[in-house]
Amino acid sequence: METGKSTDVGVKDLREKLNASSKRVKRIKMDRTRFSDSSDDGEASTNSRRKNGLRSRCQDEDEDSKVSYEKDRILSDIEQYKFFRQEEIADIEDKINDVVRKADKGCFKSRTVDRAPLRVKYFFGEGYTYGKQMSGRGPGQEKLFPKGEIDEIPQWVKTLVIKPLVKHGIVPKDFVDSVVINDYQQGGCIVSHVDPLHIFERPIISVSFFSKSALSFGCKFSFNPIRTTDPIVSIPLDIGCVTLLRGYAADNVTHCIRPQDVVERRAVIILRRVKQDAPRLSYTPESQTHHRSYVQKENRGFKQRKRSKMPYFEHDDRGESSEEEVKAKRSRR
Ligand SMILES: O=C(O)CCC(=O)C(=O)O
Repeated sequence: METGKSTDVGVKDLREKLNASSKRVKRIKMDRTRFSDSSDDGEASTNSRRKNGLRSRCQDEDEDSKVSYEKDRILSDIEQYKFFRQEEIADIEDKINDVVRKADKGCFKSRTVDRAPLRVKYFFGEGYTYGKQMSGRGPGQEKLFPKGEIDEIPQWVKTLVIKPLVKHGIVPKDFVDSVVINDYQQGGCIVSHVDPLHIFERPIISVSFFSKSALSFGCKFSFNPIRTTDPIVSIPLDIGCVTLLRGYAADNVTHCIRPQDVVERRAVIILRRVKQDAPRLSYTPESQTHHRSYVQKENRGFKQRKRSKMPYFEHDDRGESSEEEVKAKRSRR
C-alpha cells in the first residue's frame, strides 16, 4: 500500500471540491476547431482515395469516425485552466531567467541541467535518465537518478507556481515532487513521447510562459530535415495557461511540441509526482563515471555543434514513439 503519497484519487477528490467552487477557477473551454488537426488533411486524402477508387465510402466513414472518436478521447482527458495574473506570470518569468543565469554560471549540479541547442531542461527534485543517457534504450528503461544528484525544487516554484495550483484545487498539497523547466528557442521541439508510465503518477501538469505554443497529439516525427505528420489533435498553450494530462491523453497517445509551434522563445514548467516504486539508479562509482563521461562528451558535442552550424532543431531520444522512428534512427547510427 502506498503511504504518504497522494494518487490520482486524491486529485479527483480535490477536483470535486473545485467543481463545487468553480467560480474561483476559470476553465478554458478547449476550442476544438482552432488548431489544425488531422481531419482537414484526412479529408484531402480521403478524396484522393475516392478518386483512385481504392476504398469504399463505408471504409472512409469508419476511419473518419475512428479519428474523431480518438480526438474526443484525448480531449476528454485534458483540462486547462487560466488563473495566473499578468504580474504573477511576469514574476515567474523573471525567476525562470534567474535559473538560466545561475545555470550559465555553473551554480547547479551537473544532472540538473540538460543542454541541447534549441532547448535546455532544468530538473529539480527528481530527474531521470532518458534518451542517450540510457544504457538500454527505449520506453520503459528510464530510471530516476540517485537521491541528491538533482538540485532541490526552488522555493519560488513552491510559492509562485505550486501553491496557487493547490489553492485552486488542481493538485493536492505535497503532490508535486518533480519539476522540470524546458526553455525552448524558436524552432525547438520535444519529440513525440509518453511521459514514462513507470516513473510518473498522473496527472501531468504544465504551465506555459513567454510565448504561445501548441501541444500536439499523435504526431510521427522524421528527421533530417525534421518533419512531423499532422496531429490527431492539437491544443493551444497560452501564456500562463495550466494544462493537465491524464488517462488516455497521458497514457495511450504520444504528445509533442512541434518545431513550427515554437515561434519565439517559450518556457514550460512541468510538475509531476514520481511513483513510489519507480526504478532508481543506485550510487555507484560506475554510474558516476558513466554519467561524468556522458556529460563531458555531450558538452564537447554541444560546443562543437555551436562552433560549426547550429542544427535547425534538437530532439532527445525520449519516448521513441513508434517502430518507424526507432528504426529510422537506428539506421542512421
Ligand atoms: O513544452 C511542453 O509544454 C511539453 C513538454 C513535454 O511534454 C515534456 O518535456 O515532457
